[in-house]
Amino acid sequence: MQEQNNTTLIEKDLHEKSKVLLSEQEDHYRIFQTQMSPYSHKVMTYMNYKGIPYKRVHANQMDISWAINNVGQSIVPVLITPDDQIMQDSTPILEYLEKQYPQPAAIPNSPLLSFLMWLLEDFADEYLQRLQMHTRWGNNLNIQTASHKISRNFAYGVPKLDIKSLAPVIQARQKKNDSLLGLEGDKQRQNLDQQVLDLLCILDARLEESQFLLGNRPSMADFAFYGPLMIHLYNDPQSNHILETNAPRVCNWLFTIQELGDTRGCVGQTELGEWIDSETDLPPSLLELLKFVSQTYIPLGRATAKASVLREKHFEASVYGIKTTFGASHYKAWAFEQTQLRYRALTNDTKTKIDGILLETGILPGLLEDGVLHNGLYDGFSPPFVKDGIPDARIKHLKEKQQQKKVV
Ligand SMILES: N[C@@H](CCC(=O)N[C@@H](CS)C(=O)NCC(=O)O)C(=O)O
Repeated sequence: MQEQNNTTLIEKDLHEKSKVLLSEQEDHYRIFQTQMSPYSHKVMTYMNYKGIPYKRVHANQMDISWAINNVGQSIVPVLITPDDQIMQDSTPILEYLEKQYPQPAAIPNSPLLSFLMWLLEDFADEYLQRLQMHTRWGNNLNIQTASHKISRNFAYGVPKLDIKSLAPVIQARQKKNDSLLGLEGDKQRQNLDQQVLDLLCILDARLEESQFLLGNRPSMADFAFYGPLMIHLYNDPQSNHILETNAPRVCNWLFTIQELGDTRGCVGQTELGEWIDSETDLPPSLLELLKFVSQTYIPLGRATAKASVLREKHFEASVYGIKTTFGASHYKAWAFEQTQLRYRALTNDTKTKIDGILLETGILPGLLEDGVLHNGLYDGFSPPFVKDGIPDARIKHLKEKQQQKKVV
């Protein structure tokens, strides 16, 4: 009976929401997001900083069907343009918006700094996910809190949804990520705990030297770090304690980013400084951060890309000193290729300047050790835009298979 009531409410609300999401009178961007989604908050803090107006749509349980129909998968954030085009995937969304709204610039002018920014941005999106999932789903306090919080968010606008019984379903669903992200095993868990502490120590030292990662103004990399560090680590109770007691500057940096663009009185910072001077030696704390990236994101990204190209489902990689088994993600492989291509696109002049830094910190030779690895995920597609509910080759293939099954 409870289920029937929920279904009726869901269907009614879904109908209403589709009208709001795709109404032709809108002159704003609309973001389909959740409170617990780091990538959603990466996009929103960026848009706040740029002063790009948007309306937030709180994605709840019925939006899963909306997303599957319009984006091809259950995923947030989704951004809808004023003329109703659908965009998904935070990095290409930010790249698109930066072209539309160039000021204030969130990408440094210097090609050297801009490459480091994209490297850090992809590290935050693709490697920090491993740490954020470890802290959220690797200890009982966070598991209980997060699963109830996510359930409560699913129930937003659906008052009859039974949150208590939904929380264990969320927990079980999340458990499946453990093997994909290499989170299983005591040795791995201890190593991940150490990684969290080491990274926070490096970031806290970095933020003693400048207010943001690449100087005294925020770049795409700051917004990308904000997602996992604020929305997972800071907001979840067990890791909140770790952040507050180990990394006070990191906490202040996160709140600064959260408030950028806030127009309610003297809340958000409006005066900003300069980027790092790329003509002089880079600050030691930035080099330390790059060394951390070279021991984590680089070996994992390269092994992921190799497995994806070979269509292997699982693979082993040595990350932060220990061998671990991971599940291959075609998306992560594609993202790693984008970083490789960004390096390839640098001029010889920039390469001459940057190669010493990349070799000293261990980013090279690893980044290109196996050449550029192309898995074709977006061949023929134009991210972030999604047309006819099909964002990429993998989903196109899955949909075609389903269609064939129906015909047979
Ligand atoms: N690459 C995507 C990743 C988005 C993503 O993974 N979103 C998560 C929430 S933060 C999601 O919707 N996962 C699917 C699910 O939970 O069912 C982006 O940068 O936007």
